[in-house]
Amino acid sequence: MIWSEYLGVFLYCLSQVSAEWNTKDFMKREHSLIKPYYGSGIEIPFWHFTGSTIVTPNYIRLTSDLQSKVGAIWNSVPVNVRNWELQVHFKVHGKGKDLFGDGFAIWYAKDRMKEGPVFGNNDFFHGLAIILDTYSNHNGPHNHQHPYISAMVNNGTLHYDHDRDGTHTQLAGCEAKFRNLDYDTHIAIRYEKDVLTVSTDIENKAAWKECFQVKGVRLPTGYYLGVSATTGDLSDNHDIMSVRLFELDMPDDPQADEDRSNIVPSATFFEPPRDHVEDPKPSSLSGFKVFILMLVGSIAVVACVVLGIMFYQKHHENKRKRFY
Ligand SMILES: *[C@@H]1O[C@H](CO)[C@@H](O)[C@H](O)[C@H]1NC(C)=O
Ligand SMILES: [Ca+2]
Repeated sequence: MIWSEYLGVFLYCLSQVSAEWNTKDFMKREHSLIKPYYGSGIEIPFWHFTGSTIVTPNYIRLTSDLQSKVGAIWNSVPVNVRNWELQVHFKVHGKGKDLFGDGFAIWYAKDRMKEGPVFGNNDFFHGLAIILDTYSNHNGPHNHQHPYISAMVNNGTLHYDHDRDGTHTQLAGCEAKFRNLDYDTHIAIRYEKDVLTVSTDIENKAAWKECFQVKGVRLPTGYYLGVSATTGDLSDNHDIMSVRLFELDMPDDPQADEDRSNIVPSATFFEPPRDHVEDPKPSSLSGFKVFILMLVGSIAVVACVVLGIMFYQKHHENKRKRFY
């Protein structure tokens, strides 16, 4: 292929990946982590690593598939971009077939490098957490399956409750089977005019699929990007291949000039606290499952009618034999 064909294919792929891709959006190198990770020296430009994190030529491993590990990577430059999209290429994998954990979290937070109980970061944080929880801590019935992706916005007062998998402080969430896949898995976190949209590319389709969208999310500028992971009794490899932050070009943003550096993180919409036992789950039956159920149901009805008729006729024949 000649060069222009490569470019054509590349542009086509790009248009497939994001229909809304704006050519003016551009990657901020100081907030991105891409291969090769090392620059000229031993330091990785713009990023710091804590805990069990190891760097290999092809991935950054926050935790290996061993118990009680905590690892994180933190960007050292505060993000002063107002509208952005963060894309993380990750891989969660391990030996466990049914038991694995705990998961990882992507942060846009005031404090950095503070090890703690929320997937390796501190509790009562300020900012945004996108949590990719692989292990369900609930006992008893659940209202969703794991792995589960959720968003939490905190002004420093909220506690992340592992016993409820954070469901009573989450803004929204979706199930996402991203573990132990042999193709690439990506997540995109888009923060645009106070609307937070989380999408995944975990089905090997090279396309974003919306996980959830929440409006009315107010985040200050000047916070830090980070990714952290933990293992406990259960474990997994939590690998990060790349982190890319794109500045979104928003010529029509009415609040572009607003000083956002000192606002308190907030979200107008919180999902109400949920009772996990009684929570109805209208979406648990997909259209296909409903169709199958109705099909089985109607076959059963037809079978009953046919059997009933056969029984009735047989009964009558017997009667006839008996009486005539
Ligand atoms: C922090 O968030 C909590 C829960 O949403 C809210 O009740 C409280 O008023 C907030 N505090 C500040 C200082 O914004
Ligand atoms: Ca959990």
